[in-house]
Amino acid sequence: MISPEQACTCGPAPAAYTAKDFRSNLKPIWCPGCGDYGVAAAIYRALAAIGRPPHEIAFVSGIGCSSRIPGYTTAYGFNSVHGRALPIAQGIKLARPELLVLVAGGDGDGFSIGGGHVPHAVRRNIDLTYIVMDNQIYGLTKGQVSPTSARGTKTPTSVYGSMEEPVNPLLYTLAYGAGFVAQGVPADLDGLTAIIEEAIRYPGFSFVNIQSPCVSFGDAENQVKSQKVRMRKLAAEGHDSANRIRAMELAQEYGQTLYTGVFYRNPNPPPTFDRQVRELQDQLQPARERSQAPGH
Ligand SMILES: Cc1ncc(C[n+]2csc(CCOP(=O)(O)OP(=O)(O)O)c2C)c(N)n1
Ligand code: SF4
Ligand SMILES: [Mg+2]
Repeated sequence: MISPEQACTCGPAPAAYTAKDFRSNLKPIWCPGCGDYGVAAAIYRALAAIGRPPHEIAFVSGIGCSSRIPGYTTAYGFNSVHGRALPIAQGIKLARPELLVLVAGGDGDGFSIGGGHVPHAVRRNIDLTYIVMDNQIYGLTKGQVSPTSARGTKTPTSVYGSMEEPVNPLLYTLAYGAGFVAQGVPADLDGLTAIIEEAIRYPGFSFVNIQSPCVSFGDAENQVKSQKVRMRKLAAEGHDSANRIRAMELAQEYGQTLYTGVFYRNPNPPPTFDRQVRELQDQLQPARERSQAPGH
Protein backbone atom coordinates (compact mmCIF):
# COMPACT_ATOMS: atom_id res chain seq x y z
CA MET A 1 0.00 0.00 0.00
CA ILE A 2 1.38 3.44 -0.94
CA SER A 3 1.19 5.85 1.99
CA PRO A 4 -0.48 9.27 1.59
CA GLU A 5 2.90 10.89 2.18
CA GLN A 6 4.27 9.11 -0.87
CA ALA A 7 1.29 10.37 -2.84
CA CYS A 8 2.44 13.95 -2.28
CA THR A 9 6.17 13.68 -2.55
CA CYS A 10 6.78 10.71 -4.81
CA GLY A 11 10.12 10.86 -6.55
CA PRO A 12 10.86 10.16 -10.21
CA ALA A 13 8.16 8.15 -11.96
CA PRO A 14 8.68 4.41 -11.90
CA ALA A 15 7.79 4.46 -15.64
CA ALA A 16 5.28 1.67 -15.11
CA TYR A 17 2.45 3.49 -16.85
CA THR A 18 1.92 5.27 -20.14
CA ALA A 19 -0.67 7.91 -21.00
CA LYS A 20 -2.75 5.20 -22.70
CA ASP A 21 -3.28 3.44 -19.37
CA PHE A 22 -5.33 6.41 -18.15
CA ARG A 23 -7.53 6.81 -21.26
CA SER A 24 -10.87 5.01 -20.95
CA ASN A 25 -12.74 3.29 -23.79
CA LEU A 26 -15.46 5.94 -23.69
CA LYS A 27 -15.25 8.13 -26.79
CA PRO A 28 -15.41 11.85 -25.87
CA ILE A 29 -18.45 13.67 -27.25
CA TRP A 30 -16.84 17.11 -27.10
CA CYS A 31 -17.12 19.20 -30.28
CA PRO A 32 -14.22 18.75 -32.71
CA GLY A 33 -11.57 21.33 -31.77
CA CYS A 34 -12.73 21.77 -28.14
CA GLY A 35 -9.79 22.62 -25.86
CA ASP A 36 -10.87 19.93 -23.40
CA TYR A 37 -9.33 17.21 -25.64
CA GLY A 38 -5.91 18.73 -24.98
CA VAL A 39 -6.65 18.94 -21.25
CA ALA A 40 -7.53 15.23 -21.17
CA ALA A 41 -4.33 14.38 -23.07
CA ALA A 42 -2.25 16.39 -20.59
CA ILE A 43 -3.95 14.69 -17.62
CA TYR A 44 -3.23 11.20 -19.08
CA ARG A 45 0.44 12.11 -19.49
CA ALA A 46 0.75 13.71 -16.07
CA LEU A 47 -0.82 10.68 -14.37
CA ALA A 48 1.57 8.37 -16.23
CA ALA A 49 4.47 10.45 -14.94
CA ILE A 50 3.11 10.31 -11.37
CA GLY A 51 2.96 6.52 -11.66
CA ARG A 52 0.01 5.73 -9.41
CA PRO A 53 -2.30 2.99 -10.75
CA PRO A 54 -5.76 4.11 -11.97
CA HIS A 55 -7.54 2.35 -9.10
CA GLU A 56 -5.71 4.56 -6.59
CA ILE A 57 -7.06 7.74 -8.20
CA ALA A 58 -10.44 9.36 -7.49
CA PHE A 59 -11.50 11.94 -10.08
CA VAL A 60 -14.49 14.13 -9.18
CA SER A 61 -16.21 16.70 -11.37
CA GLY A 62 -19.35 18.84 -11.36
CA ILE A 63 -21.61 19.30 -14.39
CA GLY A 64 -20.65 20.84 -17.73
CA CYS A 65 -18.86 19.82 -20.92
CA SER A 66 -15.56 19.94 -19.03
CA SER A 67 -16.99 17.91 -16.16
CA ARG A 68 -17.32 14.89 -18.45
CA ILE A 69 -13.57 14.42 -18.16
CA PRO A 70 -13.44 11.77 -15.36
CA GLY A 71 -15.41 9.41 -17.61
CA TYR A 72 -12.70 9.64 -20.22
CA THR A 73 -10.10 8.37 -17.76
CA THR A 74 -9.59 4.95 -16.19
CA ALA A 75 -9.56 6.45 -12.68
CA TYR A 76 -12.55 6.07 -10.38
CA GLY A 77 -14.74 8.90 -11.61
CA PHE A 78 -17.70 10.81 -10.21
CA ASN A 79 -19.46 13.24 -12.60
CA SER A 80 -21.39 14.68 -9.68
CA VAL A 81 -23.60 17.74 -9.16
CA HIS A 82 -23.22 21.23 -10.66
CA GLY A 83 -20.92 23.25 -8.39
CA ARG A 84 -20.43 20.55 -5.78
CA ALA A 85 -17.27 18.75 -6.93
CA LEU A 86 -15.02 20.30 -4.29
CA PRO A 87 -17.03 19.29 -1.19
CA ILE A 88 -17.39 15.75 -2.53
CA ALA A 89 -13.68 15.48 -3.33
CA GLN A 90 -12.72 16.79 0.11
CA GLY A 91 -14.93 14.15 1.73
CA ILE A 92 -13.32 11.43 -0.37
CA LYS A 93 -9.81 12.54 0.58
CA LEU A 94 -10.68 12.61 4.28
CA ALA A 95 -12.29 9.17 4.17
CA ARG A 96 -9.62 7.61 1.93
CA PRO A 97 -6.41 9.63 2.46
CA GLU A 98 -4.32 7.12 0.55
CA LEU A 99 -6.07 8.04 -2.73
CA LEU A 100 -4.81 10.63 -5.18
CA VAL A 101 -7.76 13.01 -5.59
CA LEU A 102 -8.32 15.13 -8.69
CA VAL A 103 -11.19 17.60 -9.12
CA ALA A 104 -12.21 19.19 -12.42
CA GLY A 105 -14.92 21.35 -13.91
CA GLY A 106 -15.78 24.49 -15.78
CA ASP A 107 -15.60 28.19 -14.98
CA GLY A 108 -19.35 28.22 -14.34
CA ASP A 109 -19.20 25.13 -12.16
CA GLY A 110 -16.29 26.45 -10.12
CA PHE A 111 -16.82 30.19 -9.91
CA SER A 112 -20.56 30.65 -10.30
CA ILE A 113 -22.73 28.04 -8.58
CA GLY A 114 -19.71 26.44 -6.85
CA GLY A 115 -17.87 29.67 -6.11
CA GLY A 116 -18.70 29.60 -2.40
CA HIS A 117 -16.82 26.34 -1.95
CA VAL A 118 -13.51 27.53 -3.39
CA PRO A 119 -12.26 29.76 -0.52
CA HIS A 120 -13.07 27.08 2.03
CA ALA A 121 -11.37 24.33 0.03
CA VAL A 122 -8.32 26.59 -0.25
CA ARG A 123 -8.13 27.57 3.42
CA ARG A 124 -8.86 24.01 4.57
CA ASN A 125 -5.89 22.88 2.47
CA ILE A 126 -6.84 19.28 1.82
CA ASP A 127 -4.35 17.59 -0.47
CA LEU A 128 -6.08 17.60 -3.85
CA THR A 129 -5.68 19.17 -7.29
CA TYR A 130 -8.43 21.37 -8.70
CA ILE A 131 -8.41 21.80 -12.50
CA VAL A 132 -10.74 24.39 -14.04
CA MET A 133 -11.33 24.37 -17.79
CA ASP A 134 -11.96 28.08 -18.15
CA ASN A 135 -13.64 28.77 -21.50
CA GLN A 136 -15.38 31.95 -20.32
CA ILE A 137 -18.80 30.52 -21.24
CA TYR A 138 -21.43 28.00 -20.21
CA GLY A 139 -20.66 25.43 -22.91
CA LEU A 140 -22.98 22.55 -22.05
CA THR A 141 -26.10 24.73 -21.85
CA LYS A 142 -25.28 26.32 -25.21
CA GLY A 143 -23.42 29.52 -24.60
CA GLN A 144 -24.73 31.70 -21.78
CA VAL A 145 -22.53 34.30 -20.08
CA SER A 146 -20.26 32.81 -17.37
CA PRO A 147 -18.52 34.40 -14.37
CA THR A 148 -15.26 34.66 -16.34
CA SER A 149 -16.84 36.09 -19.54
CA ALA A 150 -15.18 39.36 -20.48
CA ARG A 151 -17.15 42.58 -20.27
CA GLY A 152 -19.01 43.09 -23.56
CA THR A 153 -19.40 39.34 -24.31
CA LYS A 154 -22.58 38.85 -26.34
CA THR A 155 -24.57 35.72 -25.53
CA PRO A 156 -28.26 34.76 -25.43
CA THR A 157 -28.29 35.95 -21.79
CA SER A 158 -26.32 39.15 -22.48
CA VAL A 159 -27.59 40.21 -25.89
CA TYR A 160 -26.20 43.75 -25.58
CA GLY A 161 -22.90 42.49 -24.18
CA SER A 162 -22.04 41.55 -20.59
CA MET A 163 -22.08 44.55 -18.26
CA GLU A 164 -20.32 42.70 -15.42
CA GLU A 165 -16.67 42.56 -14.41
CA PRO A 166 -15.41 38.98 -14.78
CA VAL A 167 -14.10 36.90 -11.89
CA ASN A 168 -10.31 36.45 -11.91
CA PRO A 169 -9.73 32.78 -10.88
CA LEU A 170 -5.96 33.25 -10.49
CA LEU A 171 -6.23 36.31 -8.28
CA TYR A 172 -9.09 34.84 -6.25
CA THR A 173 -7.26 31.63 -5.39
CA LEU A 174 -4.04 33.51 -4.62
CA ALA A 175 -5.92 35.92 -2.37
CA TYR A 176 -7.68 33.03 -0.62
CA GLY A 177 -4.21 31.70 0.22
CA ALA A 178 -3.72 28.77 -2.15
CA GLY A 179 -0.25 27.22 -1.91
CA PHE A 180 -0.09 26.35 -5.61
CA VAL A 181 -1.64 28.39 -8.45
CA ALA A 182 -0.86 27.85 -12.13
CA GLN A 183 -2.30 28.41 -15.59
CA GLY A 184 -1.91 26.37 -18.76
CA VAL A 185 -3.22 26.08 -22.29
CA PRO A 186 -3.94 23.03 -24.45
CA ALA A 187 -1.89 24.66 -27.22
CA ASP A 188 1.21 23.85 -25.14
CA LEU A 189 0.67 20.18 -24.30
CA ASP A 190 4.14 19.63 -22.81
CA GLY A 191 3.85 22.74 -20.64
CA LEU A 192 0.33 21.84 -19.51
CA THR A 193 1.39 18.28 -18.65
CA ALA A 194 4.30 19.57 -16.54
CA ILE A 195 2.01 22.03 -14.72
CA ILE A 196 -0.57 19.34 -13.88
CA GLU A 197 2.14 16.96 -12.71
CA GLU A 198 3.67 19.63 -10.47
CA ALA A 199 0.22 20.52 -9.10
CA ILE A 200 -0.46 16.87 -8.21
CA ARG A 201 2.92 16.57 -6.50
CA TYR A 202 2.28 19.71 -4.41
CA PRO A 203 1.40 18.53 -0.87
CA GLY A 204 -1.81 20.50 -0.33
CA PHE A 205 -4.58 22.22 -2.29
CA SER A 206 -3.35 23.05 -5.79
CA PHE A 207 -5.21 25.02 -8.45
CA VAL A 208 -4.69 24.90 -12.22
CA ASN A 209 -6.66 27.28 -14.42
CA ILE A 210 -6.68 26.10 -18.02
CA GLN A 211 -7.69 28.44 -20.81
CA SER A 212 -9.58 25.73 -22.71
CA PRO A 213 -11.34 27.22 -25.73
CA CYS A 214 -15.00 26.52 -26.51
CA VAL A 215 -15.07 26.45 -30.30
CA SER A 216 -18.87 26.38 -30.51
CA PHE A 217 -19.98 29.20 -28.21
CA GLY A 218 -16.79 30.84 -26.92
CA ASP A 219 -14.72 33.80 -28.01
CA ALA A 220 -13.66 33.13 -31.59
CA GLU A 221 -10.36 34.94 -30.88
CA ASN A 222 -9.42 32.56 -28.06
CA GLN A 223 -8.73 29.36 -29.98
CA VAL A 224 -5.98 26.79 -29.57
CA LYS A 225 -4.13 28.10 -32.65
CA SER A 226 -4.08 31.71 -31.47
CA GLN A 227 -3.00 30.64 -27.97
CA LYS A 228 0.30 29.43 -29.44
CA VAL A 229 1.06 32.98 -30.56
CA ARG A 230 -0.27 34.82 -27.51
CA MET A 231 0.98 32.67 -24.63
CA ARG A 232 3.85 33.95 -22.50
CA LYS A 233 5.66 31.44 -20.32
CA LEU A 234 6.25 32.75 -16.79
CA ALA A 235 9.48 30.77 -16.46
CA ALA A 236 10.87 32.37 -19.61
CA GLU A 237 9.97 35.82 -18.19
CA GLY A 238 12.11 35.06 -15.14
CA HIS A 239 9.18 34.89 -12.69
CA ASP A 240 10.11 33.55 -9.24
CA SER A 241 7.21 31.25 -8.32
CA ALA A 242 8.05 31.62 -4.60
CA ASN A 243 7.10 35.34 -4.78
CA ARG A 244 3.40 35.53 -3.92
CA ILE A 245 3.09 39.31 -4.24
CA ARG A 246 4.63 39.26 -7.73
CA ALA A 247 2.34 36.34 -8.58
CA MET A 248 -0.65 38.49 -7.62
CA GLU A 249 0.59 41.35 -9.77
CA LEU A 250 0.95 39.05 -12.77
CA ALA A 251 -2.43 37.44 -12.08
CA GLN A 252 -4.07 40.85 -12.47
CA GLU A 253 -3.34 40.59 -16.16
CA TYR A 254 -5.84 37.72 -16.47
CA GLY A 255 -7.94 38.42 -19.57
CA GLN A 256 -5.19 40.57 -21.11
CA THR A 257 -1.89 38.67 -21.06
CA LEU A 258 -1.99 34.90 -21.51
CA TYR A 259 0.60 33.86 -18.93
CA THR A 260 1.28 30.15 -18.59
CA GLY A 261 3.19 28.29 -15.90
CA VAL A 262 3.32 28.40 -12.12
CA PHE A 263 2.30 31.75 -10.64
CA TYR A 264 2.89 30.64 -7.08
CA ARG A 265 4.20 27.61 -5.24
CA ASN A 266 4.55 27.94 -1.49
CA PRO A 267 8.17 26.97 -0.76
CA ASN A 268 7.16 25.91 2.77
CA PRO A 269 3.85 24.06 2.42
CA PRO A 270 1.91 24.07 5.71
CA PRO A 271 0.44 20.81 7.12
CA THR A 272 -2.62 19.67 5.22
CA PHE A 273 -6.02 19.29 6.89
CA ASP A 274 -6.11 15.59 6.02
CA ARG A 275 -2.72 14.96 7.64
CA GLN A 276 -3.79 16.83 10.80
CA VAL A 277 -6.98 14.76 10.98
CA ARG A 278 -4.99 11.53 10.68
CA GLU A 279 -2.58 12.63 13.40
CA LEU A 280 -5.47 13.52 15.69
CA GLN A 281 -7.11 10.17 14.99
CA ASP A 282 -3.87 8.41 15.87
CA GLN A 283 -3.71 10.31 19.16
CA LEU A 284 -7.35 9.87 20.13
CA GLN A 285 -8.02 6.35 18.90
CA PRO A 286 -5.92 4.47 21.49
CA ALA A 287 -7.27 6.64 24.32
CA ARG A 288 -10.86 5.97 23.24
CA GLU A 289 -10.17 2.25 22.87
CA ARG A 290 -8.66 2.23 26.38
CA SER A 291 -11.66 4.05 27.86
CA GLN A 292 -14.02 1.49 26.31
CA ALA A 293 -12.05 -1.51 27.58
CA PRO A 294 -13.87 -3.79 30.11
CA GLY A 295 -13.22 -2.86 33.73
CA HIS A 296 -12.14 0.67 32.91
C1 LIG B 1 -28.11 22.91 -10.05
C2 LIG B 1 -27.94 23.10 -11.52
N1 LIG B 1 -28.11 24.33 -12.05
C3 LIG B 1 -27.93 24.51 -13.37
C4 LIG B 1 -27.64 23.46 -14.18
C5 LIG B 1 -27.50 23.69 -15.67
N2 LIG B 1 -26.11 23.70 -16.08
C6 LIG B 1 -25.49 22.57 -16.48
S1 LIG B 1 -23.91 22.82 -16.94
C7 LIG B 1 -24.05 24.49 -16.63
C8 LIG B 1 -22.92 25.44 -16.87
C9 LIG B 1 -21.77 24.84 -17.60
O1 LIG B 1 -20.73 25.77 -17.72
P1 LIG B 1 -19.30 25.46 -17.15
O2 LIG B 1 -19.34 25.01 -15.75
O3 LIG B 1 -18.45 26.65 -17.44
O4 LIG B 1 -18.82 24.18 -18.00
P2 LIG B 1 -18.57 24.05 -19.57
O5 LIG B 1 -19.78 23.38 -20.12
O6 LIG B 1 -18.36 25.41 -20.13
O7 LIG B 1 -17.37 23.19 -19.66
C10 LIG B 1 -25.31 24.81 -16.16
C11 LIG B 1 -25.75 26.17 -15.81
C12 LIG B 1 -27.47 22.19 -13.59
N3 LIG B 1 -27.13 21.12 -14.31
N4 LIG B 1 -27.62 22.04 -12.26
S1 SF4 C 1 -19.85 23.27 -26.46
FE1 SF4 C 1 -17.83 24.21 -26.23
S2 SF4 C 1 -17.03 23.42 -24.27
FE2 SF4 C 1 -18.72 22.09 -24.93
S3 SF4 C 1 -17.75 20.42 -26.07
FE3 SF4 C 1 -18.36 21.99 -27.56
S4 SF4 C 1 -16.53 23.26 -27.79
FE4 SF4 C 1 -16.26 22.09 -25.91
MG1 LIG D 1 -17.34 27.04 -19.14
